Amino acid sequence: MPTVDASPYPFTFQPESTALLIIDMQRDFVEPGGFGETLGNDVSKLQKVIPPLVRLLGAARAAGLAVIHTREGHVPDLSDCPPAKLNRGAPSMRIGDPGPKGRILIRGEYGHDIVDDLKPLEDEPVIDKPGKGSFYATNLSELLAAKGITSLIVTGVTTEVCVHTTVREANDRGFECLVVSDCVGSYFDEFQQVGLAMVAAQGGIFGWVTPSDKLIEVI
Ligand code: C5J
Repeated sequence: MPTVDASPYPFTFQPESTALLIIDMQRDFVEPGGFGETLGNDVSKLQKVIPPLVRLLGAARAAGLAVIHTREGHVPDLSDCPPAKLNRGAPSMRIGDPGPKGRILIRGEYGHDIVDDLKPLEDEPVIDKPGKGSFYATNLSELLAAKGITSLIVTGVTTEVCVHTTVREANDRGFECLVVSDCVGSYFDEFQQVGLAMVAAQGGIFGWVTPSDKLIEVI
């Protein structure tokens, strides 16, 4: 079984029961003119994630690992968007407003889709989720069970929001989670650092952390 040097201790996984989970690498978060920018964020910080994630995705595909993508977003009539989310804060544009990449965070719009460099292959499931976590109001749990997946290699954006929410719930559901440090990203440098530290703290309270080069060596 492959073993990767990781924090807080080496992570061992069985390729047949491991999936690469790529969370919300959507134009709306990563490119100018989308949801992330409407909240006042510097989206260039998330673009750093793309090159190492492209390399990891290539290695995972070559090794035959299951690959699953997620997208955060809402149906066009916003019936799956709670008022608490829709009305929060004072963004320059709200979810559903017309933006340069289409309606902000709405399924089917250009901005809602995954960036070209990480485009899913035909046979790679794409989970559409209305929340920050990947399990809430989705069929991810059933999909993982059907594929016999027990370990998740977790990547995507943002570290402290959708990645953390997903990893915490995955951990509670019994999955072993390895978070790839340079393949997750935050708009905030301090959240990136602390978010990763929180995963591996206390003997791996939520899982393990390793950089992509170490993982690619063993895939
Ligand atoms: C956020 C996400 N940050 N994908 N979504 O709103 O992390």
